[in-house]
Amino acid sequence: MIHLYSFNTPNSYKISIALEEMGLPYQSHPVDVRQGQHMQEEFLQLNPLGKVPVIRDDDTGMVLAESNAILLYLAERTHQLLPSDGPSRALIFKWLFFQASTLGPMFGELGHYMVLAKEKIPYAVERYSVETRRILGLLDEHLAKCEFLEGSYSIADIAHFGWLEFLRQRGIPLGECKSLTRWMDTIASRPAVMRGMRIPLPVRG
Ligand SMILES: N[C@@H](CCC(=O)N[C@@H](CS)C(=O)NCC(=O)O)C(=O)O
Repeated sequence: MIHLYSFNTPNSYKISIALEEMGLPYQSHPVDVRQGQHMQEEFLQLNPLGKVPVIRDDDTGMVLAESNAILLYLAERTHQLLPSDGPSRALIFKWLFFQASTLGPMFGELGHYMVLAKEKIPYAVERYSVETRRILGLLDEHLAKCEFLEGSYSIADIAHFGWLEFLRQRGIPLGECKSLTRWMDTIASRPAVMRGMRIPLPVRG
């Protein structure tokens, strides 16, 4: 049995979606980051950095944080959603690193300065808006040439989807990005994605 410690956040959704897609049995343990549960001793023993998601795998004893590392672990454990070798595997790794090092931080900072920051800092909003638009443009151009980020549907698509939904939910218009919107609608209509997006709470809280 896999235990998933997560909340309704973009990085957490990756794992609930992947578990649903792969048909792996799992138990969900909500960690309410709004209430500070991610900084409580019990959770810090799983991830000393205090960030969700984390998994604990009873079968292997593995405790793992970092959402894209978890995606790779699950894909390799099930031989699903990641080719075992070849150029496509390397390109999926490229998208996973791009998502973790560029897209996630830029979108996260934009969300922070637009919504959460106590003090409005126009320079920060402008900087992260420009970076976000660059990233959206890159994805839109790429997806105009292919159905999924690399080859067939993979953990690379899963890694990006929750973050793009996060932008949509914050009212950042993606309307001009027609290919990106087409890709998002395709992914959003998958039953496993719909189930995964309701974990751990049925609606975004
Ligand atoms: N690089 C980490 C980032 C994890 C992360 O930032 N998680 C957020 C939710 S999406 C979190 O736990 N935030 C609470 C905090 O930073 O205090 C990953 O990909 O798992």
